[in-house]
Amino acid sequence: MNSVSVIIPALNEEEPIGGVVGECLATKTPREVIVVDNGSDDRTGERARAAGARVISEARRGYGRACLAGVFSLSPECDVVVFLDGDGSDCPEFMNQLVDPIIAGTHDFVIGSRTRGQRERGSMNLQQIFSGRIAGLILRLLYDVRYTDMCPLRAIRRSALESLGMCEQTYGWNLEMQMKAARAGLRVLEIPVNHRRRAGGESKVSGTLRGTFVAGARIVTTLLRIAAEKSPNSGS
Ligand SMILES: Nc1nc2c(ncn2[C@@H]2O[C@H](COP(=O)(O)OP(=O)(O)OP(=O)(O)O)[C@@H](O)[C@H]2O)c(=O)[nH]1
Ligand SMILES: [Mg+2]
Repeated sequence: MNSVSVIIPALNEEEPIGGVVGECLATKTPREVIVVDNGSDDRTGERARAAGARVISEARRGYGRACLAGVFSLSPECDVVVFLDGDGSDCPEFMNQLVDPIIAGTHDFVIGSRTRGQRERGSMNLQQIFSGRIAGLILRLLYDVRYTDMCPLRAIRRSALESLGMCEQTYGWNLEMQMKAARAGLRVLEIPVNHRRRAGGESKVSGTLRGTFVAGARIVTTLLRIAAEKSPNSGS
């Protein structure tokens, strides 16, 4: 019997977070939903707990830092980990499609693609679509893998995740996982997923110029850093 855990990084998401947790639990797939409250100054933690999540706090900001804190707090039984954002933009009803190939043993890492799925108007801007495609192209050249997005909605076998040595503390986290998964030769699958506008609250990244630049810079730095690293398995 496989045990699925969901990790949701959340910073000041008191409006959408209860709905996100509820939608995850409604799929009846996860055994636990962990919300990592990343230093919120609103009632994100309280709302998440009321909706049925286990809430842990990571006071220091950073998307990757929040995801890592979630990984460290996984229950011992967990063997498949699902990640998604806390703003209601990812669609948890795709969770089974992400998790099933891992449980079936055919894949280790299954990632959603918003650019191949149906997007609510305004849910992704041009920079996000373009950067996902460009990253996909570069990773295809580097590792011969096919990605068309850096979608936060994804599932990974826990043992595989723990072998990757994830360390990115910023918005580079999602790309780091994709690169390291491809480099390590994990069996990767990308499936189309739908995407919505955030379900309330404020955008911290794509909706602001500063957020877009900061996240963009982190993503480029991550790409360069990991591309320049020697693969731990290369033997050279
Ligand atoms: N900016 C930021 N977001 C964090 C942090 N920790 C967790 N998050 C969460 O990261 C997710 C992505 O942030 P969003 O503000 O939705 O960024 P976005 O998806 O580019 O912007 P929207 O278009 O508004 O959805 C949300 O669930 C945030 O709550 C952090 O330290 N900083
Ligand atoms: Mg968002």
